[in-house]
Amino acid sequence: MFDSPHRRYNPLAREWVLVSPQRSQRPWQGQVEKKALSELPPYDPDCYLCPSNPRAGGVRNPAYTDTFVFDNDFPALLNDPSQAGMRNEQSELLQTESEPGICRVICFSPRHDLTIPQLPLESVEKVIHTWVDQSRELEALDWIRYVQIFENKGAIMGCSNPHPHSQLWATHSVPNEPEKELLAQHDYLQSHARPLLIEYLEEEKRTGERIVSVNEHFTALVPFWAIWPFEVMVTAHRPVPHLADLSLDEQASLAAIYSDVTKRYDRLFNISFPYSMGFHQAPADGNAHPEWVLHAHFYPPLLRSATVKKFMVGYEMLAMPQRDLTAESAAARLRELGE
Ligand code: H2U
Ligand code: ZN
Repeated sequence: MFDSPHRRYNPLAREWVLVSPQRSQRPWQGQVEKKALSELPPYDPDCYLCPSNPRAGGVRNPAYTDTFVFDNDFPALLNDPSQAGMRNEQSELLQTESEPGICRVICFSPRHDLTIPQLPLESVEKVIHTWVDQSRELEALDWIRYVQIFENKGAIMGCSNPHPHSQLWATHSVPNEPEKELLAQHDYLQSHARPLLIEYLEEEKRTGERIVSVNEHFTALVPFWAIWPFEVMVTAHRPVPHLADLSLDEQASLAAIYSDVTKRYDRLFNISFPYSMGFHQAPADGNAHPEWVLHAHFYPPLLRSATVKKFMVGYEMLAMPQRDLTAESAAARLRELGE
């Protein structure tokens, strides 16, 4: 069945993806991305994010030694709680709602040249601890309902500065993607009495064909419904709704699998592998969220080499996502790239 064109269902987003495995061998004469040369110095005097340097807005960074968090100098959201939920319905068709929020940048370490897969595990653990602390702090604000943490890695993903960092946007409303997952997980728990992702993990364990790596508290796999060629989802083994609910042991496991997945990525095409990744945690709305299983999505743009990118254009923009390489073959390749 998996050899001919078929659709696969994504129960988390409640969307379909078109898979065309017979097409993986098609010739490519289109755009080829330049290979990113990654010979960076440990400290760059012109970098906005390096310790002790002035940022674009003029503020000087401290001489930080671990992770470093600051309010984004060019935030997409304004920290003005008084605006929370202000609606303006000109008509049923023309609606607006104020969106106050908080945008922060989180530098992974003082080192300008070390990405997650290159950092020692203890530094990756500090990154996880920082994300946990930030989530806890912002989720405690009564007007913040969702904390989105994400990392854009590589210029191809629009990352504006090579100094390894992530971002956080905390908003009054729940954004589209987590909202879809909220409804899907909620309905699944209602009808099955067990969380969707816990049952999904059990099914994946039965064949193992899409699993990339597993440790005590997390599993990394290429989801059955993956859209991006080497897409990976990292899922907690228990229904833990928020990053801030992770035990220290679980945080260590999460750091280990984040390091493991990104190392495999770098080995895949022998480059510093670009991606956008981020966590989907439950809304911070005061409810318990027994349906929610904390997970991260990795969306890498590369298709079959360091220089050939998957384009989401044409049919994908106008109809639905489509992929050639099957999730099973992508998982097999990533699995082989283990320690
Ligand atoms: P990327 O993760 O896409 O590279 O974005 C980096 C963010 O860092 C971006 O949102 C912020 C930009 O506004 N930034 C500052 O806040 N201060 C600076 O001096 C440089 C970049
Ligand atoms: Zn730097």
